[in-house]
Amino acid sequence: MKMDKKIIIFVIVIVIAAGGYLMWKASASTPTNETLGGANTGENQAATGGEQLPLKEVTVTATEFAFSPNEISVKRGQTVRLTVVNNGNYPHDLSIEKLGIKTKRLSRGQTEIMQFTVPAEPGDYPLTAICSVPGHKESGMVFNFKAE
Ligand SMILES: [Cu+2]
Repeated sequence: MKMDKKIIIFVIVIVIAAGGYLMWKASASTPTNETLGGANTGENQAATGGEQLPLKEVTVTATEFAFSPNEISVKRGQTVRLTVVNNGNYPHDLSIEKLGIKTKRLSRGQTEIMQFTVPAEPGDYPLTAICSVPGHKESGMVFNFKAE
């Protein structure tokens, strides 16, 4: 009888240790779709924080020679949907050179939406964007993504 109790306590300790290990493993791994797939429980999903960042939607207006706003706050790993509107008289675009993406050269009144993920890099400004029309960046058409 006393022996049975010891075995039961031993089994409980093993179960708790295994559960702790699984939770640690879930929180330590990167939250890709692969790690979230399959037979994982909702508990594991809650432990992985990365995919819960809300979509950041911002409208940016281009004129001569500035973007308005010219800076937004973002979180690393966050998906940003940027609506770029040209309210100027000249053609403008918005180019994020680090990601290799840009809008087409927008005429006055034209709009283009671009969507991308902020890279998980250190520093206050993980991304910057410019207008790539020659001379416009130098005239002030720079847009900053500031990490929160
Ligand atoms: Cu421009």
